[in-house]
Amino acid sequence: MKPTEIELRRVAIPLVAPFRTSFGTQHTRELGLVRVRTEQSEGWGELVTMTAPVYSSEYTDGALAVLRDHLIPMLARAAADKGGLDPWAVAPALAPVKGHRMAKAALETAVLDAWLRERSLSMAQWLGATRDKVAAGVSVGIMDSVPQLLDAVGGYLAEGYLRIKLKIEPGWDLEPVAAVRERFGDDVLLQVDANTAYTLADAPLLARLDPFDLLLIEQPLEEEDIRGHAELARRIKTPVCLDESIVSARSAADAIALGACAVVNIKPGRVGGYLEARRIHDVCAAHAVPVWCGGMLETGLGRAANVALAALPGFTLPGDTSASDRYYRTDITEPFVLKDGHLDVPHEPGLGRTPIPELLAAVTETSEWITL
Ligand code: NPG
Repeated sequence: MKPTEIELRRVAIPLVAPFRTSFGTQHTRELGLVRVRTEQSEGWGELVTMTAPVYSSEYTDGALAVLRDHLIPMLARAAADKGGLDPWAVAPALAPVKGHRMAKAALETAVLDAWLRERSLSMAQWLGATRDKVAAGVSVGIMDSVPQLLDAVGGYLAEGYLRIKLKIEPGWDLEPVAAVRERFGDDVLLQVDANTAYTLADAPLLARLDPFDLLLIEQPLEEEDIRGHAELARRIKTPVCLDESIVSARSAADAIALGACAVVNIKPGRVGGYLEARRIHDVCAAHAVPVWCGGMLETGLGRAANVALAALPGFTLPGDTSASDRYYRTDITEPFVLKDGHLDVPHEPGLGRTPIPELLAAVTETSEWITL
């Protein structure tokens, strides 16, 4: 496949409600889109960075600059040297650049989408998906009060979401969890996500979550603190799940071997793309470690690819694969809709979704084309 032109686009989409996590509050989703044109087709990839480097070291304007100044020129050279490209060639071509996994993932996904479209293959078929719908969970941000949280959770359960994830931070942990259990009962699949907000000194506090029978606690400690997570896992009963710490199949294998996690959240952007995401799935499956698909407030493009990934057999827990209307009044693609707590896996070629031109134009801030 020969890429001829690549577009970098920055979009800003208002959220239906502010989303607060331990690292800040978002009102608008500002992300990037990469479009790769080839002689025969076109493909899209979503750049899932945040506006500021507070979830990971990447951020949208920085990632767009890395794409423009480093990754796209490298990919262009690799394509010229080899007389073409396939999806497996992207990561090796970009390997001289350290880190910047979300930027690499966006570029690789755009190449993959175009490559799949040229072959009339869907992402789900190509990945080896074994389901045609996936269970949907929802991530519930930190709220100003417990009654407000209970209203939000009640609303999501009424819509049919099959699993609730509560964002927590010091001062917003035991009380909201206890209140949700008390109001909605023990049968609700419930988990919490700290986004690195605690330290090992908080182990006694986190152990007080044990009686609430949570599915897991996600990323309680700092990203690099693998040893701390292993120690915490020995001190609490709630299974420890890692998100930020897992940046590759190798880091997943290490974390599992060290006893730092019993569950893994796979986010393709965080790990450099869907090829690496599938490798993590395979490593975890080999260790009987359940995985689930995380979310980065994706538009329909990224959501489509995530839903295909979440249809692999090792994804045995519901993911943050919510319907489009959880975040956006108007998505830039045909929206994903909740049906009996599930989302349908797209079967059309490539990602199975493309931006609707008028909707995309309405949220676009900048666009530039780079000729290869
Ligand atoms: O459903 O897309 C979603 C969001 C799920 O809570 C969610 N994502 O830490 O996992 C997270 C959090 C997040 C969102 C992290 C955006 C980084 C960026």
